[in-house]
Amino acid sequence: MSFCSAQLARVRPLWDRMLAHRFLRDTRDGTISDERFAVWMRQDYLFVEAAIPFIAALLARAPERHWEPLAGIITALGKELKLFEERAQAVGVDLRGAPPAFANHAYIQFLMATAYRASYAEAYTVLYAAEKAYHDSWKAVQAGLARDSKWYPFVENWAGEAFTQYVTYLEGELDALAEQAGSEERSRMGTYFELTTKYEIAFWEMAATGEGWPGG
Ligand code: MP5
Repeated sequence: MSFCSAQLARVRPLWDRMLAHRFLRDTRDGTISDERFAVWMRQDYLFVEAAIPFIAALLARAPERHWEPLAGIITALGKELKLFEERAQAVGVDLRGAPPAFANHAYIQFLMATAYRASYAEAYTVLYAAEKAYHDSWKAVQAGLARDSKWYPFVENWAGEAFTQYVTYLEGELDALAEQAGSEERSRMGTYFELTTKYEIAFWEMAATGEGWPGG
């Protein structure tokens, strides 16, 4: 079994919990309040902004065959920020209306720490797991959300054909990196896969509850 298939099978209970999260279910059913959705928009806008230096840090360590694809991701992230800005303007949301919540802040620090301190294959594992998580999460939303919903452009972004192809490409590259890795590094890659899945769940939970910082 390939590395990615094995990891997805291993973390299946967590992955299913993520896909069944009430934030995704309520978005799919069109019952989520605008206020709740705006929490996610503000926080994910900050996350996507932070993903750009994460990819840039990965690029600096990448094998040559990954230079162009990683540069392409940075361009795509710039377009994604514009999608958030366009949707926010359409519904009157101030994207700069909140600082990063605890879960978001922690996830962003995890991305950067991984990019600088983990091996390239470990950091690439985090990239794949985060992208695959969003792909599958928005596919779950796509299963029920009306096409004329004001939130449908987000479905198109992460559940559309281009993103599916991109995630498939990442999967092939991560499987190849795992083949070259020794057993200890492969095991650490598995740990990063699971941690990223947990951060994804924490992110939906933060969006659903609107929680900021503990004790605050
Ligand atoms: C992604 C995201 C997908 N936007 N937010 C979280 C919390 N996880 C994953 O990443 P990208 O770079 O927006 O496709």
